[in-house]
Amino acid sequence: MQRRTLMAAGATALLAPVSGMADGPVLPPELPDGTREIVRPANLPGKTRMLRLTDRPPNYATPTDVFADAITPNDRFFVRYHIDAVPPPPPIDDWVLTIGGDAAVQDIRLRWADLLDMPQIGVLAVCQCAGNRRGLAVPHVAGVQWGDGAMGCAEWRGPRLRDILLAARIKPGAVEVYAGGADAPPTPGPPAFRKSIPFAKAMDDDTIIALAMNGAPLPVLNGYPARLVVPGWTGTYWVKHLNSIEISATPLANFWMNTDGRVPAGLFPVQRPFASQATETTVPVTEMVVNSLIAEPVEGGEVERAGFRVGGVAWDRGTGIRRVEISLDGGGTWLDALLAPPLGPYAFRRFTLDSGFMRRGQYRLVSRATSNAGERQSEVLKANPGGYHNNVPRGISVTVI
Ligand SMILES: Nc1nc2c(c(=O)[nH]1)N[C@H]1C(S)=C(S)[C@@H](COP(=O)(O)O)O[C@H]1N2
Ligand SMILES: [Mo]
Repeated sequence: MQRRTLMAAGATALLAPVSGMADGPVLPPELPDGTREIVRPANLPGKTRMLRLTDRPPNYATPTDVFADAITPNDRFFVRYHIDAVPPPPPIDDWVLTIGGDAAVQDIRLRWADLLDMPQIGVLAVCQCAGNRRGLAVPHVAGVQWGDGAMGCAEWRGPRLRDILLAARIKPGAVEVYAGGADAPPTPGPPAFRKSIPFAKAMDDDTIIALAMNGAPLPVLNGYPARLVVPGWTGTYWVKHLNSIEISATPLANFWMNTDGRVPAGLFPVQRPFASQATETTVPVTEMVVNSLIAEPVEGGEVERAGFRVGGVAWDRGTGIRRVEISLDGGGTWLDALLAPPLGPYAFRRFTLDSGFMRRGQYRLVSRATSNAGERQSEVLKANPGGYHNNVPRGISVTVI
């Protein structure tokens, strides 16, 4: 009898929603099983309390409460790899970046000190995996089952990609710029991680090679010593452990461009299409879609009926956020949240709302953002095989006590 009681109590404890006060991870209840372990810091150099999705390759999410702030600290910044081969950090004086390609006049090699000698640009920008929230898709789609934490906003700093391309001199007819990372794939295995961006995007003022993140060297797992930063575009183009740049008159043809990271043509309208990579049926996933997330309170949290703060962040492809609305009743009625001053068009914009007095009970809090371009989060999931660009307004359940 006693044993039965104990077992019943144990089962209840496992089923109980994780409280926001507990040390354990708070994850969306919609996620499939198997995505709910917390990673011990010892497993991850330079990271604290991340949510483990997979160890091989390393895929770790940022816990939702971290997004109460508009800047994501380096030790909480998410980690995404396609290949299980994080390159060991090179001695910085040995590191070289090669620049060449069929549309470069000359091949050049730049060292760390050369990059530091160029004008350094700081950009506040969101890096978000196109597959963020993939785990919330119904029906489920294959791939890493991300909740809300495959994103972060940091201050990236380093030389402009444009200045580096100009140093190699550009031939007429350049169409794309390829970026290669040092992740050495095991053989047999997926091909080395290489992505390309349109030549015009590579020449943008804000496209940089980051040598620093939030005023510190990049964490190893976020691309030390250098990574590409492509503000407004999904994380897949933000090549980590960058070691080669090619200027080309030909579209890059490889698995990462032709097969992975594509969406049905026309499903997600963009301002600047990636024309050289478009086919009749699919296009690369490029510009982020407008989105928002409530980070305080957290899922399953308990809040005071005298009133509590609803806070979080909103972001888009770089037009900036015009409006964030909050519903305290699961989407029935909406209130305008207060927006913090913008940190830049590509950064998270923080929002808050004071709930005012609420009766005791269960509530569903939802946020939805509108960009300066007038785009608003999609009310219905635009299902696609990769599970990309999920920007359906997110709801969390809280108890008012
Ligand atoms: N070298 C390398 N760079 C990469 C990847 C990778 O697998 N290898 N993944 C890309 C993808 S899909 C994303 S979403 C971002 C994630 O950046 P983070 O790990 O710093 O958060 O890195 C990009 N850069
Ligand atoms: Mo990604």
